[in-house]
Amino acid sequence: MHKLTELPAWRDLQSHYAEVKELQMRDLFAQDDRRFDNFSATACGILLDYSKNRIVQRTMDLLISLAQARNIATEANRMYSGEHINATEDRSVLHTALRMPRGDRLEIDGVNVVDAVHEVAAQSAQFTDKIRSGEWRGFTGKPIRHIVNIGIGGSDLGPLMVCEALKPWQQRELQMHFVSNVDGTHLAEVLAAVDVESTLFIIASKTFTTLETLANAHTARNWFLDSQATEKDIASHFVAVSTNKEAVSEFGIDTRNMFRFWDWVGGRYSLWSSIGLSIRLAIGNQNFDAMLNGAHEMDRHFIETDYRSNLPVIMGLLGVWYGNFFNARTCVVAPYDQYLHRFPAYLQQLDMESNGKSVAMDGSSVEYSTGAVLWGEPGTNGQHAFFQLIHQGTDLIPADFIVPAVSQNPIGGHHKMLLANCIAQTEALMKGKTLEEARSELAASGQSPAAIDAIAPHKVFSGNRPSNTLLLEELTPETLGSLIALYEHKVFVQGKIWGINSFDQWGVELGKQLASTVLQELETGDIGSHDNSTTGLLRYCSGFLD
Ligand code: G6Q
Repeated sequence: MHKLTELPAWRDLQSHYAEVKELQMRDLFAQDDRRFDNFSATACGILLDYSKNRIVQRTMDLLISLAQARNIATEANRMYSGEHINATEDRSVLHTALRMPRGDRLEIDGVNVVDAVHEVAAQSAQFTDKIRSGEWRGFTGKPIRHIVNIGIGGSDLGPLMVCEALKPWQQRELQMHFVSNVDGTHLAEVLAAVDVESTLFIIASKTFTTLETLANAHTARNWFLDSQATEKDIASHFVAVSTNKEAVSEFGIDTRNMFRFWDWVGGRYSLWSSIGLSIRLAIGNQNFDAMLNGAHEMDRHFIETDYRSNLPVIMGLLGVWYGNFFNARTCVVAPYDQYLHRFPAYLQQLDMESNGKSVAMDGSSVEYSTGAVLWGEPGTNGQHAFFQLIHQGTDLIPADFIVPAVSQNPIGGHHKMLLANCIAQTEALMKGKTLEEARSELAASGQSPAAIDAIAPHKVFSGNRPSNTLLLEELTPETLGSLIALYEHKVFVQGKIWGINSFDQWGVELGKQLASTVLQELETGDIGSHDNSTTGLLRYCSGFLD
């Protein structure tokens, strides 16, 4: 693979950046009344307006040349067809196979994985129906009313985010709970809110070795057995989602109550697999299938659509434009939909765990920035908090605004207010406010010339701050599926441009190893050799432990 910075497309982008970096978006809009039409695209019920970006047509042409030079379409085909593109773990990356319709074929080592996917999906669907209909009973004969998903990282963030996002589709008698943190407080608070006779625990762990999940699972089992329940009752209150049958069985869960998946499903890409069992239970099989369909539609859009109208390609390239040319080190995601309040947290893992890498596929160190810091909170709340820095701070922070045109809760004028705020923010970020405008406003409000001189500079907004707007027709299982898949593929595009492996996570593995040594030292009080900060902290803590 050619070095990124030596590609002609990259060099052209560097000289183009020097030419356009001072252009003002407000001027570009004034010069072109078709800018919105020229820089927007629609797919899967999602309109992407990217006209409020610091681009001209040539910028997009050059970015597209870069995508062509990096063979994004060919690379996506390699992923879809099951090649081992996760080279450092020697694995396929096949979350797209999880949303392929029954009847499709994808053969890996002589096995049609689509059949395998649908076989497990059918097992999960059957189980879901039994729980939701009340046919499945707890040890005292009561139906299940509380679902507690115990998992962390990819085995938590996706299911939690989707359950929150699709609340209007939830069967409300079933209450969903998620426990991820090894801090006993997390589990204690959930256990205090559930009732042992009507609670189902899902132990969700791909490896079934993760310290936090196993600690929480063991404590939940002890809590369960401290009631009237006995060992044989575990079968009706504990199920597992994992790739590790032996460990599940060792924990004491009947493997008939285990929902499997495969090593080619990365943790942060796993909500579509049986890791999404909690989602199925919350919203039902039909809605879960609609979400899969939405994602599959986006998979097809990504692979079949010309780069110029391809949502993940456009978004990925714009991220590269800001990260590598404008040196923007963070980006913000603001969903204007309360149901999407966990979406930024979910995206943080998806994006930062995938593209937080500094070594290229060939093992060399990269000489350019890769994944940016992603952060965000729902609008309009963010406006009353951190938006100040996006408007007037010293850093350029590209923003994604996500908003549905139709609300699930059309109460009074709320939704129009929400939409108005979202759209107005993108306009203000783009236009800004000049000193002249600030001065005239102050003059119009009757301020003295001295006050105008003193205050006007503080009321100046430089503007020219970029944003994408993702306007969903409505937030439904289907459009949510498309939206998530859109971001998955955006991350893929960027990973391919930067030439890194978006599908391993050695940093996460390191955390898993480090804690075990230190834990042993805290447990035994026998503190080994560390730097003096670590030793100091361990000694200090030991003083409080028995
Ligand atoms: C995701 C990561 C990581 C993982 C958790 C939980 O891509 O690998 O976040 O999901 O560490 O792992 P288990 O599911 O194996 O418990």
